[in-house]
Amino acid sequence: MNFPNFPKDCKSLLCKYLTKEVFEELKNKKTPNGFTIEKAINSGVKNIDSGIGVYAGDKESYDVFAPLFDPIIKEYHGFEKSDKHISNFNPKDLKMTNPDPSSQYILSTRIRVGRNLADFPLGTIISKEQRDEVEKRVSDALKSFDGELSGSYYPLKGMSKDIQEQLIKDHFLFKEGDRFLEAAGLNRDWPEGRGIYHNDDKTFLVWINEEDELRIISMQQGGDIKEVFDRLAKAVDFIQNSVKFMKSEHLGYITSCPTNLGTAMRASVHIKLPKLSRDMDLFKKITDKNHLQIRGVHGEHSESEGGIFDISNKRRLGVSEVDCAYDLYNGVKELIEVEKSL
Ligand code: ADP
Ligand code: ILO
Repeated sequence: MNFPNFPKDCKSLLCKYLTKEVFEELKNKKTPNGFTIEKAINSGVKNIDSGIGVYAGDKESYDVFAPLFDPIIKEYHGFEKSDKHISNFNPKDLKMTNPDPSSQYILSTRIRVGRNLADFPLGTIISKEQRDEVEKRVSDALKSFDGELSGSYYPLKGMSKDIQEQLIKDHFLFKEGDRFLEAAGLNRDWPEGRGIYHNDDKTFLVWINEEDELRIISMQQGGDIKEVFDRLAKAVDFIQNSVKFMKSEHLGYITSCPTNLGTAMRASVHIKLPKLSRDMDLFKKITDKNHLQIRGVHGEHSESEGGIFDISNKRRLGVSEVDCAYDLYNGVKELIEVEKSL
């Protein structure tokens, strides 16, 4: 592979940090699972509008290709090579009330964590057989849930298009054909090995074999961040009794995209801010200050609809799970106060 040519206006972290020198240093390297720099950068090379543009193939990718991953991790999370990642997923340390008790602004709250299994490569290079094995191990582990979290596993293969589309529209299921994931190798053998587990109320869900091997999700209507967090903490604790997650002391939970390392947590609200969103500079100033990201209402790379935005924590590494939830809480409180004052 030759050094890729990025257009002048390319804004991805890939094109910022993949210098000719870094490329020369990495171009002949391989991880024990055979992951190469060509595979790591393919998504950002094919999708020049990427924000980040790189994916990992296994835990070792983050060491073997550190000259590219390290500066990206530093810029995205503000996390230095010498920093330590410390986890705290203890609900007792999250003390907060609902920031919008009358549900005037917050429509729904969702918190997810990404996880991958310790004994397999990441989805970018996993084989079909390994992916099927992940699906089996995880869906078996989920069978032992009882009470509020008990539910059923629905494989994507064989699901009717109507049900699939409705689940996507209602924000419960991952979309199909994402071009960023496609170029990263994450859509190979689709829909084999993929599926969704959920309880009856769809307040607890697990996506299997999308961008990460597991996305564990807690969500509900309204703005009770703590209730959503507590449910997720309980579920994650339970799942990790049956399956071993991929983890490193330095980077926390290992995920295929470097933006998800550490806690792999994205805590978000769908929030209606019709007045503030008329002044996007002010809106961005508040979200930047509170380490928050703005997404559209159908997830990343989607547009907002009707003044409703998806607001979530941006940092996930070098901060704890409790910190991620506080980033969302503090930012949302400020956004609501400003919306009220306008
Ligand atoms: P991720 O799984 O990485 O968090 P996405 O941005 O693709 O990624 O979102 C996945 C789905 O979750 C989308 O359908 C999105 O609309 C939905 N979603 C995210 N946050 C919320 C929320 N607070 N309430 C309801 N749905 C949400
Ligand atoms: N590869 C995409 C997405 C990056 C961050 N988001 C996720 C879902 N990992 C990009 O570089 O824009």
